[in-house]
Amino acid sequence: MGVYFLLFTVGLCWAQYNPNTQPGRTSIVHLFEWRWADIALECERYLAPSGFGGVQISPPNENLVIADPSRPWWERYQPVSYKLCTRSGNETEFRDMVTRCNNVGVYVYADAVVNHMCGGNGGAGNHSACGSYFNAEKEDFPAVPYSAWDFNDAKCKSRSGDIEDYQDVPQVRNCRLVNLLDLALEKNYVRSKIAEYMNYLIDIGVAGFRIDAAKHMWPGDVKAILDELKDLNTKWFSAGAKPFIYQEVIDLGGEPITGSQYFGNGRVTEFKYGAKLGTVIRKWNGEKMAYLKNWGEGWGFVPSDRALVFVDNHDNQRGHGAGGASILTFWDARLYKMAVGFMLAHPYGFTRVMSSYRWPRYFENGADVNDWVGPPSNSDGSTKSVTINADTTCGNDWVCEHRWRQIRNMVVFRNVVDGQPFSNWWDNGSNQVAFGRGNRGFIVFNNDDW
Ligand code: QV4
Ligand code: CA
Repeated sequence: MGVYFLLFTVGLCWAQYNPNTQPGRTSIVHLFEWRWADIALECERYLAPSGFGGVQISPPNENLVIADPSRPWWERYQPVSYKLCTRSGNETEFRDMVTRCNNVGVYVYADAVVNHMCGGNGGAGNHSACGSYFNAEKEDFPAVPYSAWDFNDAKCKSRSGDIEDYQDVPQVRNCRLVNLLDLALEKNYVRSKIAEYMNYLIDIGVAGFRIDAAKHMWPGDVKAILDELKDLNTKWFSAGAKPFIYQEVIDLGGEPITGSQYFGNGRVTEFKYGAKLGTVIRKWNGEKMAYLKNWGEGWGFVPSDRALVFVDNHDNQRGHGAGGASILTFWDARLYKMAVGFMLAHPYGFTRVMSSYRWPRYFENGADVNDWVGPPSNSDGSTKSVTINADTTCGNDWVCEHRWRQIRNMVVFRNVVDGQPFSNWWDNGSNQVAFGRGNRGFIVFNNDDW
């Protein structure tokens, strides 16, 4: 009995750190703002043949429709209900995408926006992705339903009701992140509505979740919700498989809230990774690739099996969230390919490749005044489809970094060397480095000017 119990316990506790990808598939791609119909096609025609393990999708639940500025990408981080309709598609298209991607072994990870509903200034009416009525002022969301009782206002002690001080832990959890109506996650009713939504996605076939704004939820409340989640759908996953969980916790140090406080729930996003790698590849502050010899925990990152890593994400590629000016993006193509290549070659963390759209960046006083611009869209506000050019690149202003030759090939490299140790490091004391992965792979970088 003892052994059985031990095995069961081990099985239960490590499962939520396990991405559930098929053997030999070691990365996921974030197809930011893509339509479900286009993701289904990409799974079949490109992601499966290229060995991608899965795709992170934009929040699939109904969001506030914002007219000013006109349809910003971030309207999808302002929920109105848990109905499955957004600019990416409706529930039928969502189900079709999950089924078709799962059928080719490319699994789906949903962005779960469950810390809050829309902004307090969201107004009242039916300006929502499915047309559901709501009243932000009254904290009334009948399509869930949520009422004022389900929000944190009484618990928040800040003057404005918004988070004002990130050194004040209760404030970070119980007050509004930029005025977004903060859900009372200690209430069983609220927990059950969120679990119901996530279980609905699990039944459809979703393999895991990005937990948005996890820093703003008490780890225990998140755990209580995760404990209500079902096992994955056995149509595609083995019995007892748990949803993969990675929590967005921005921890660059200096705050009382740290990523490690969330390890009990699943993995965490390691934002230090992209910020530091960008500095090294840009050779800022005297950084050089030779210093990457002890990359990973040696640089103060969370343990590798608790880390979800990336070079850039949808926030910091446009100056939102964290990482600052060092973050490399598709706008810095040559250095970006080197950074993504290094990430995919190195064994640390579970890797996520960003796939973006081009927007009309326009800097005034050092800030991009167009950082809000949403996905390529038609005159009626609908998102443009992803067209594929003869040279396999994407059209309609979709960047498709995941289709860039160097990035696609390094996704395959990571699959081939999976499980092999970091070995045979060499450097020239500057920016020429090389290392192996056991006896299966070897890579050389030259970021010196000679
Ligand atoms: C503004 C003011 C408020 C004011 C309010 C009302 O900032 O002080 O009270 O108006 O007048 C948008 C606007 C923002 C606006 C807010 C509410 O940009 O100016 O507040 O709406 O109306 C994305 C964007 C945000 C956007 C939000 C909601 O980044 O700009 O806010 O969506 O639409 C922290 C968190 C971290 C978070 C990161 C951005 O710890 O969790 O900030 N990252 C995640 C997502 C991110 C998303 C959210 C969280 C919120 O990755 O994309 O924010 O779901 O670091
Ligand atoms: Ca909160």
